[in-house]
Amino acid sequence: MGICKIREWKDLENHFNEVKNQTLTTLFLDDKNRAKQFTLTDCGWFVDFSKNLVTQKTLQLLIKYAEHQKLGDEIANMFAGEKINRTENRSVLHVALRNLSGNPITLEGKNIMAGVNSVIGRMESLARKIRSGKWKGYSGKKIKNVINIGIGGSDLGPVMIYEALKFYSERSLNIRFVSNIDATHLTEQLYDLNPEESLFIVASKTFTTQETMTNAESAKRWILNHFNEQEAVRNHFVALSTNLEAVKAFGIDTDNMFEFWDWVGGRYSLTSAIGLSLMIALGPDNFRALRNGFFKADTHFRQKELKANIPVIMGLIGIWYNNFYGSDTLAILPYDQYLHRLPAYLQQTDMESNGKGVDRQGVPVNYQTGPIIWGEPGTNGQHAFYQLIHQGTKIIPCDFIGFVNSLNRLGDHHEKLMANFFAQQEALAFGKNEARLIAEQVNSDQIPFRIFEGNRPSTCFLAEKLSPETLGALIAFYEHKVFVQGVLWNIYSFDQWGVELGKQLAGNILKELPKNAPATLSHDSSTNQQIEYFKSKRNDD
Ligand code: G6Q
Repeated sequence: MGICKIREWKDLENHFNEVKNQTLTTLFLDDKNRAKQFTLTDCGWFVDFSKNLVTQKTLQLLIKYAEHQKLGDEIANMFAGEKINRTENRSVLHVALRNLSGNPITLEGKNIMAGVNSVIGRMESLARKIRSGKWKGYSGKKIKNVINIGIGGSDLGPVMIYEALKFYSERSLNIRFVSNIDATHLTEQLYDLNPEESLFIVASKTFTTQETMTNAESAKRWILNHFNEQEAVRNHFVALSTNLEAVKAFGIDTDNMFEFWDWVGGRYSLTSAIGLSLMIALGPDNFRALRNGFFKADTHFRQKELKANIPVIMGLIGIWYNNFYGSDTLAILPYDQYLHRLPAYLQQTDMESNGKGVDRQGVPVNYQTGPIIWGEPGTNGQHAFYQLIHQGTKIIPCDFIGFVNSLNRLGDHHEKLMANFFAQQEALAFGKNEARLIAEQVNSDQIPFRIFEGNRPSTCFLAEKLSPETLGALIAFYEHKVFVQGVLWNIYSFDQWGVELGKQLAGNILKELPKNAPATLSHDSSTNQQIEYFKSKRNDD
């Protein structure tokens, strides 16, 4: 039975028809305690949901639906290591990577915490060696450059966190990331580096990903062209992977391999060995604080009742807009320059997880699933796309993320930044009506263009400062929100079959691209003509 036939879902539809014309202005006028009633605080975050188009009854009905979908049991099943990633027959235990409770987590009769802690210990020891200059390159020089080669889940998390926590990083180290198979990425990242001072981290769960292995092979050639000795690979490469044999075949000493496990999904892996570049950049203590932030939010998610559970409320409100108001997107608007890669990171977390069109029974869904995630740091976005959010024809729920204190105190920059943070949410919610424009003596012919209808929803996330701990908690909130929504849409959130077809076709096309390869012309006429054009215009070098 599709979710739309469930009684609790129908109750939500009826409720929506009753309240769809409600305005935030009246909701606030009718309830003086609204702000307090719709705010939750925990894990260093103050989360104000009050500027959303929901009433207590809306939340009650959403929670009833969540109970019908057995959300509580699903959460418990994930933490218990059930194979909830059914289409890949795997457990989903990224929560074990940051389990700082000291309690075991058992999978198939084995406590997996021993492995997790042992890898973390080895990562700490490598990070210390590099930070102290004990780890030497092949010619005996200290390592100054650390280049992570990975893509998707083996790149986006480390890049985002490195940028976000740069303030806490060891500035004498140059940390770089290469993901794109486009040679420009590797070339530009290596442009000003000395091979003798460079260490590559090849980050790939499978160690077969085309982009990563192509970049890693080119990086190896760069090192070997310089040293001309195979032995040099040992000093300049380490691997993060589950694939021991492939790491060996690449020539990396398996002592320098940091393992993780098939119960860690790529996009949920940043606190596993995949975080090695972060451990090096930030140091073991900050990395632990980051994991502790995740751990606190995991504990919150696992223990709080649904109505007081931040990721659950985020998920429920998202469903309300996505499936009842018909919103297609969610804007992530961090008011902190350090978080400039957060929207890109959350794009993968959310869109790869919940971009699914078939339910858990394998039946195409007849309702909307995962939203489009996008965004840019404030205030840049205000001078670009906020126009559409304020006065366009679409409802775009927005997550505003800000901090009470800046890490870089400079004059009144932070007050100005945060004045914008508060003002934008206020303007979106309450707008500006005709009466106010008249009072401001705006010319009558201009009035229609200057009306802000308001009623544009937003959620405010505020923490005292950006720290490894607050950031870890925030990321875990979003991870769990995605899980909640997957349960409520009855879809599987932890596979990603949608990335396979393109890979398969690219493999076939690659064989056709050399100039002298026979034209197969086996595709549609558009693809055929693009390939022919490409081949006809290639330089012969
Ligand atoms: C994430 C996905 C995907 C994956 C990359 C890299 O959940 O599985 O983004 O992380 O395709 O895969 P490897 O780490 O195996 O190279």
